[in-house]
Amino acid sequence: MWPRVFAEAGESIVVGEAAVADPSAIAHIACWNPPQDLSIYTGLKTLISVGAGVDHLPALPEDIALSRTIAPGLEAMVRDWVVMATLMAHRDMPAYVAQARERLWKAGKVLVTGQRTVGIMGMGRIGRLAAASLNSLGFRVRGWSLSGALADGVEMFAAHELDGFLGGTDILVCLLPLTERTHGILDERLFAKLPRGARLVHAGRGGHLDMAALARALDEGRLASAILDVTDPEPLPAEHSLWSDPRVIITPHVAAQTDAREGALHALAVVRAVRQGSPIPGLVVRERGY
Ligand code: NDP
Ligand code: OXD
Repeated sequence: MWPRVFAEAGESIVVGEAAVADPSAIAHIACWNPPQDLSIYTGLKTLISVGAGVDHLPALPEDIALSRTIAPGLEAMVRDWVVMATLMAHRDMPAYVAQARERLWKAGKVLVTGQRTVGIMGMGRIGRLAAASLNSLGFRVRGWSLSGALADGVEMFAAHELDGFLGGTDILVCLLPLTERTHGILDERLFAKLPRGARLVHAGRGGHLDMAALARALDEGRLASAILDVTDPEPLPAEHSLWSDPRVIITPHVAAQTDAREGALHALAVVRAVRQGSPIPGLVVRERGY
């Protein structure tokens, strides 16, 4: 797909490191797993992450731009996963799945969506999309972001208002980028600030989550359940206790997968923007880390 998109646009592309004859001739690299040694690409102008996150990419010299893929399909996929997981958390699905395995017929209390508040950490492109869908399902939605910038139908909290945000959150959704400031943010201290019996839905990055603190919060009843698309490490080792915890559902980092055509079109837009000196789509602000 990538060669076809680039050929149709009249742009040249080399696929795979093995096919690179002259590394100094490469101006842009699009990758998920970065090449081992970027220093051989002496003419490099941009490194493009073929995903929404850039936390896995190596540190780069200041003159090399970093772009993350902006793709409506990818964002919609994560939105769908978050809506699914939030509904599952809301309707006690981890407990019912575990009960069903035991052939146990035992009904709990059912609440309407309007009786629960979903708190979204990270109100960027994906957080806002998820907030709109959760709102339309009747949930009360609040959001937490660095700036606290307003979002339609969402009660917004800025970075310094974290405690107030957590105190009224029944279902906590993490859609943050992994940066120096957000690393390990889902920890014991944070869980202690949620109402007792809150639920966690995590599609950010494994590095946000202290897995041992999560296990303790579940054991203490501080959290009722957790639905995780990302873990630390990935893959989660087969012997890890959270795999068999009846309060936990884990999916293997599949909230989204970048569609090849969308990824190639983003990379093409970056190449052209760099050439024209226009704003680079998905440009990462180095000081912020996202
Ligand atoms: P954006 O860059 O559009 O949004 C990031 C949001 O996080 C913004 O609202 C930003 O605040 C907020 N934020 C960043 N740092 C902080 C901080 N220190 N304190 C409070 N808020 C902060 O990202 P996307 O919505 O496109 O993607 C978010 C993340 O989702 C990705 O980085 C990735 O980790 C994850 N993801 C996971 C996938 C999966 O398959 N599981 C797939 C795709 C993405 P502000 O608005 O003020 O800038
Ligand atoms: C992404 C991801 O960042 O798949 O796009 O996690």
